[in-house]
Amino acid sequence: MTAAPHEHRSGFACFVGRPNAGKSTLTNALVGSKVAITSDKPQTTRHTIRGIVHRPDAQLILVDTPGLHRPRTLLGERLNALVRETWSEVDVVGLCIPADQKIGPGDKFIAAELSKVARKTPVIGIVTKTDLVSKEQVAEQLLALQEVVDFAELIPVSAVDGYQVSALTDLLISRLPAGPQLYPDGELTDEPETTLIAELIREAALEGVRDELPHSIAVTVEEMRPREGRDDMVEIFAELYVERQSQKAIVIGKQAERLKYVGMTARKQIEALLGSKVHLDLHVKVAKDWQRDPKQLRKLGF
Ligand SMILES: Nc1nc2c(ncn2[C@@H]2O[C@H](COP(=O)(O)OP(=O)(O)OP(=O)(O)O)[C@@H](O)[C@H]2O)c(=O)[nH]1
Ligand SMILES: [Mg+2]
Repeated sequence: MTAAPHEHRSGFACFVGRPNAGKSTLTNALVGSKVAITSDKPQTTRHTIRGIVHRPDAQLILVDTPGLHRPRTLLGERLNALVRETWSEVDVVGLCIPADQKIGPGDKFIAAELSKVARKTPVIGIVTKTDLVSKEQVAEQLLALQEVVDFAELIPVSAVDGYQVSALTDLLISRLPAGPQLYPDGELTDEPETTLIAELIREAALEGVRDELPHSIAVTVEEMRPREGRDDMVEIFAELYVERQSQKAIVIGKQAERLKYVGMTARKQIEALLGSKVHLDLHVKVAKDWQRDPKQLRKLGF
């Protein structure tokens, strides 16, 4: 049941799609702040992240999910299960398909799964990254998408130039039930601060690494405390895990150049997040084949 025109609405929407479709970038664009990290590597998002959109007439909670893919590791299986669980809990689903890529078996697989699980939930087809292609190509992609499933609506957007971002917000809100505000004013995410920090470090570490290394990186924040004798500085102790000794060497780089760069990039972002100076103590450790090891996965929070 959707709300009457003047009632306050609140509820949940989730973005699904294959890895790299632009779900997290779109979540950030709708929230108007960076709540989810993004990268050009597939499978960047590893847990569901809630971003909150506040409006006088509505509160929209966006649930950004990991990209759905054919799993090759235990981590992959866990991520897919998480996405499926989310579908059944939201009021509206947005299936994200990039404008610059052909609709492939991966997209059709997701659409088919979605129509099984979310039978009663409206699904909106979202063509993302429209800034990368011509108007004609956007139109073609919309037509192609229409063939895939029976969408409640279709909409093209660009998170980069802002095209139709607020139209998408309106569309999602129009599918929410009447309800009160669920989160306090100004709260943009329910992620704990330490999770956001670990994610910012992982985002910095993903930059410039290749092949299977992005998947092997995990970050934990072990401790966070005010620096002794300085009330303007926070000390953060974090660990960056890789799966093999050879990967450790790559992440650290010659004379620790890469690690220094990662630390500096992450520190600037964390300082912006916390609004204070940060001393970041970052160590690289090997957790052998953690993506396939239930015990290590648990330790890393999966
Ligand atoms: N040009 C352009 N690039 C975009 C847009 N949205 C996302 N991207 C880029 O596409 C890549 C993937 O974006 P993400 O938002 O991380 O994709 P995702 O769907 O969350 O990916 P996973 O978390 O791996 O499932 C990044 O390099 C983004 O900068 C867009 O609207 N325009
Ligand atoms: Mg993502």
